Amino acid sequence: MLKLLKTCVLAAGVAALAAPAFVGPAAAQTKWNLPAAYPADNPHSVNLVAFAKDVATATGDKLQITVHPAASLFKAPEIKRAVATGQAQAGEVLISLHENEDPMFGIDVIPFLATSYPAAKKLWTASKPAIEKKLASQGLKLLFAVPWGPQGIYAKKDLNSVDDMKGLKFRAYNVGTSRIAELVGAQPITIQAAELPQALATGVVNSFITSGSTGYDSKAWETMTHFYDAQAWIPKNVTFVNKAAFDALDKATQDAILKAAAVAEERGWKLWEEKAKWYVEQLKANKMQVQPPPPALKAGLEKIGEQLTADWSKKAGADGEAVIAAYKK
Ligand code: PCA
Repeated sequence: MLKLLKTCVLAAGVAALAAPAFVGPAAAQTKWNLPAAYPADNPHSVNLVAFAKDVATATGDKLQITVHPAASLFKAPEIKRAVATGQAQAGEVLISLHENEDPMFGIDVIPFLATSYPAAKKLWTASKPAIEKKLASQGLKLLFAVPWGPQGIYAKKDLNSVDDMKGLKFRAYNVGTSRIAELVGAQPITIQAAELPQALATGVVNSFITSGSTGYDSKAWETMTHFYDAQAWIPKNVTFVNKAAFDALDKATQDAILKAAAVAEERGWKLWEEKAKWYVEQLKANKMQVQPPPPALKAGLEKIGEQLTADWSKKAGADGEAVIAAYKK
């Protein structure tokens, strides 16, 4: 009898232990996937992993987020849709990839509008409500935004003016960079960062515009000789979650995510402010010619910037004007 009782108690104990895995959403462990598009050791991915860790710690491992860097789960342009449709619960994208959906997603790639980190931060603060609202209308909840390094031009010859860019096979990563190629008479070829090393190695492209970091990540010095540090704009990555997946969580878990997101945003900006220059120095250390654009090239780029600003203003209308005014205040 005693033995039977013991067995029953033991069985009940085992059932109680096992219970959280099988009953009630409140006690269940939730696993999320977070696709991202840039290399695992890029500050963006490092920051996402730290964010996931903070969430796991704050929730006692109740919510486990797995970061999938380097476009290993979805290609960069597919991540946003994957999260909106619930194929993944969270994701990180270069927000200007989606400028076609809303001009506000491209506000951070208007050339020469916000070229320092404080200015980029101010632009983010001014544009965030509109971006948040648009994402919400697409079933996405905005978590945080983190900048890249300032954008400059890679080439394998001297570029003294934009005329020297004519005929180049110019790698583009979004609408704005394609348009720049068109305006200088180069041939735009859209290639995401994950495929850039291959495109360089095979000679599919012979110039491009991006940060010191993506040049570093793609070992630009193996094929390129020049980096013109134009500091033309500071693009941003944005991290969001599927709204329905977020709403299904208990309040404590939601709060843990929002708190970790605020920390991640601050850490991300700090990481980039510290590391952007380091990346450009690595290009130099690998024997690339790193220099500011010569006057004629600079003037040409500024003229293109004016054109792109006018194009953007036309598309963004009064809403865009209001955000720019708030930024300039
Ligand atoms: N790197 C990404 C986007 C902007 C950047 O600096 C890329 O080149 O695709």
